[in-house]
Amino acid sequence: MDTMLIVDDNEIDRNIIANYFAEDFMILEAQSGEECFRILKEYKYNIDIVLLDNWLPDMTGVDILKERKLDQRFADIPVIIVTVNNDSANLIEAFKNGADDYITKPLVREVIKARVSNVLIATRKYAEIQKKNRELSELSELDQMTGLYNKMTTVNKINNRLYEHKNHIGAIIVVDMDDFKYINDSEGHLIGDHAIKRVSRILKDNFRKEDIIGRIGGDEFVVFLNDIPDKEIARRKARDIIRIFKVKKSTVIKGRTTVSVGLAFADNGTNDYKELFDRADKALAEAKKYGKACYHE
Ligand code: GH3
Repeated sequence: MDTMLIVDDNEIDRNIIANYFAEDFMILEAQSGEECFRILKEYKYNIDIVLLDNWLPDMTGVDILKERKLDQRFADIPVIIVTVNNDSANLIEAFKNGADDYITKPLVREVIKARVSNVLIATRKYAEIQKKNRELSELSELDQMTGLYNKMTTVNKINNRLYEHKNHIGAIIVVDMDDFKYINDSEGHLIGDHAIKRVSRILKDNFRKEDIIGRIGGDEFVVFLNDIPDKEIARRKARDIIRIFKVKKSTVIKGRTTVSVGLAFADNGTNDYKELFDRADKALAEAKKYGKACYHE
């Protein structure tokens, strides 16, 4: 059941509104601004709509709306101002400060009911759109096939970390599948895709949540380790990853499923992804040259 908070110092008006909505809402009542905020806190802002009288003993409705703007938990709750007919100057102020609608005294049952229902529908539609937008923006940060960060997000996130942690040791690990083209050519693109997803899963399983893992190209991945106490940790991680692929053979892919790794450190004020990545990429080229399934730095 939805919850309605009626804020009005006039008991008769509160009772009238409460009666109109008693069947469909759990009704809470406040007689002052102070009591309104106390109830909001007490109910942890789990209130679906507030009907707010414009004139209260300690505050105006507009004062309360101004406070509401400063607190997202309250700002998410729709507010309908209850006002007297000749109060248009204050009404304009109320709308400027975020009121969702208004109703006038004397109160007319069907009008109030329709306005409360409309405001609730609009609020819920808006919340749904916001949720969809958030989901979309999260999706646009990800690589569709693996769910890892895509290249743009990876670069931005690493650049931010480099900027925020200038004086810490960070390491970039570039992981590239060995002879991947051969898997595609001999076993088909579906198996190729499967191999890419397998790499992403193994990387996710073997790095911490706070490490940045991204797919930056077809068969190329980047992991950024932030704020490591010493370089040996990154070297050990690189060796671990290579060993996992050497030891754990896939039951689906017949061809070679090892990876090569290039490693570079951000340890002297490096604050640019490109500079760091170029060093790791050169190291990767060395690892490929020296027989693959190994790492270089
Ligand atoms: P090396 O061991 O020297 O790294 O060689 P490689 O064959 O692994 O690397 P190369 O860069 O020559 O080939 C990468 C291939 O990855 C070429 C491209 O067709 C394929 N590829 C890129 N993206 C995808 C994808 O999303 N799915 C599949 N199945 N293949 C992809």
